[in-house]
Amino acid sequence: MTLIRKIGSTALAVAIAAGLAGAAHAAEWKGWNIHKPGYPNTVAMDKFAELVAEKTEGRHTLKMFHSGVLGNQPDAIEQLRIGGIEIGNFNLGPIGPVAPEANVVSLPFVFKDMDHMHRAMDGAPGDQISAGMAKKGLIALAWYDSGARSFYNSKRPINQPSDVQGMKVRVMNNDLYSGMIAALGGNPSPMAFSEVYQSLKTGVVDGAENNWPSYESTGHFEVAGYYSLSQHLIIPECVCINADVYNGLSDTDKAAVKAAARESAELQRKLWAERAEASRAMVMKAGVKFNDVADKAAFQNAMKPVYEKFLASNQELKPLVEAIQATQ
Ligand code: GTR
Repeated sequence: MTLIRKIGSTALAVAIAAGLAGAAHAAEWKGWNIHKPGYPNTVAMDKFAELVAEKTEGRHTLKMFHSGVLGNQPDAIEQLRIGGIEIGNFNLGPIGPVAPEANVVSLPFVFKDMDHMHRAMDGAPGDQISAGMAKKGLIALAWYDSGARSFYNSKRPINQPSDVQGMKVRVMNNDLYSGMIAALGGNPSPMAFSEVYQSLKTGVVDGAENNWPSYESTGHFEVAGYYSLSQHLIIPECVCINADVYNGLSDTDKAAVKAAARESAELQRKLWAERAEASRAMVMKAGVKFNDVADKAAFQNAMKPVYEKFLASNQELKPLVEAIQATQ
């Protein structure tokens, strides 16, 4: 190769690279995340952004917006569906009202434990849930962990359903959760995650429910010091991408983006397990009054009307619920 041709091809390569970088920059995706810096999901979504650029060789880039600065979760889900944002780490709880298949994971006690949830989501039930979400414009690239949610409040330990009687309890926006609190005799109060701290502090609500890392990272433990290990919900989370954006990718980039999400999920699950333990230890040290719920069956039995109501209006989802329950 002569020097001139070499220079020529180098210049061409530089021009192509600059052009690609320009195109990629123009198409930079926006990513929504509700959690603070250092939270397992935040770290994993930053890793996902890094891997997207790396694995697509810069053809696609992602800018993450953490701490819910792009809005509350139900709004962000709508934004993602219409393409206002391209990527989101969503809890399946607020996706349920949009995609009925995804709502089955919000039936209290539908999963026995984290392992059962993983097996179901990695198997046929997870595929059916993904397909239901895809029909609504949400492509799930990978599943993140979100532990088990338990009740906490500022009044008293919860040992049996009657302890919830008359309590005002914050829930995520989903009728299933409102039904769950009502079935225990409490008053459900759906509200955005960002409003819960102040509402607990001022007594607008008496309690809420969440996993150890969210209870700790939000400071809710400072204003609702009784944590009762009911573990009534085990809700997976997705790394979701807008369906039009995903369908417009080349096969190579589809595979690259999926691989990036799955790799970030491995990291998230590892960090999750560590943080769950660290958060539990931290709040206990801070003086949280903890109790195990010995009689979970009483809570499970109280959920019968919640299942009945859900299945009455979603009869076609009965086999999916049964498939989850039967997953070994
Ligand atoms: C957290 C979850 C968030 C959000 C929050 C809530 O555990 O990771 O996506 O759903 O709970 O209670 O609103």
